Amino acid sequence: AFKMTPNVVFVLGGPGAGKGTQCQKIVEHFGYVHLSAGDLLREERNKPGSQYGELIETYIKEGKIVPVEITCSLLERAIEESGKKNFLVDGFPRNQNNLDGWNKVMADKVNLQFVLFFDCPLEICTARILKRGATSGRVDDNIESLKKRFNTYSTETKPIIEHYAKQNLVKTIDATRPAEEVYKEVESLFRKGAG
Ligand code: UP5
Ligand code: MG
Repeated sequence: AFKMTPNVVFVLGGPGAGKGTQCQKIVEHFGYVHLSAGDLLREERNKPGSQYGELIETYIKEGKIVPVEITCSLLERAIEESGKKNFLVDGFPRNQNNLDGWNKVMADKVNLQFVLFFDCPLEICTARILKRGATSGRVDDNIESLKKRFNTYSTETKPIIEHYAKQNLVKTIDATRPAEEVYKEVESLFRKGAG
């Protein structure tokens, strides 16, 4: 169990929308802990002898969403181990399975503040990811994987954003501008206490 009820902001948006970039800035200014579900999965994949290493690798390459039991337990452990209060959960929940799994084991134990949605069209995201792909070493930063990631985002993740929008929990940010400008809008949201 958690020592105190964690505050959680879900951070969603397509591949390359700038979730990680903006989360870093929020961490610097507002003292949140950044938990990227993708980073946690990559870390788990890289652990020698990890039970889930191969599965995670395959899912990431194919742009598919890893079963929620794995992702959710990584998130829960990271929250617990941090001992902190405020969390940016970046790149999760991405599909109905993620949402159901979270609602089953986590939703009652945390305070969901809002969903930060970085809205960015496919063409801009593609350019950003392919540029990053030159140096990132990520197995999914190539045009084949990227097409699959976008497809998963449109068919599976968009409905989750819609689900939260119906509950008036979504704060939408135009993520097409330079990172500093995007952050200005993000900052004012967090200054206001957003939730
Ligand atoms: N950049 C950022 N902002 C910019 C701006 N405003 N203007 C110009 N350039 C900008 O940014 C991407 C690149 O763009 C960087 O080079 C950056 O400098 C530049 P970043 O901040 O990294 O964007 P982000 O939205 O975080 O992109 P990312 O590639 O991380 O998004 P994904 O959602 O695709 O990746 P994630 O790591 O979350 O997931 C990867 C895979 O893991 C998924 O496809 C899935 O297979 C698996 N996964 C699960 O199965 N379950 C989960 O819960 C989470 C992930
Ligand atoms: Mg990211």
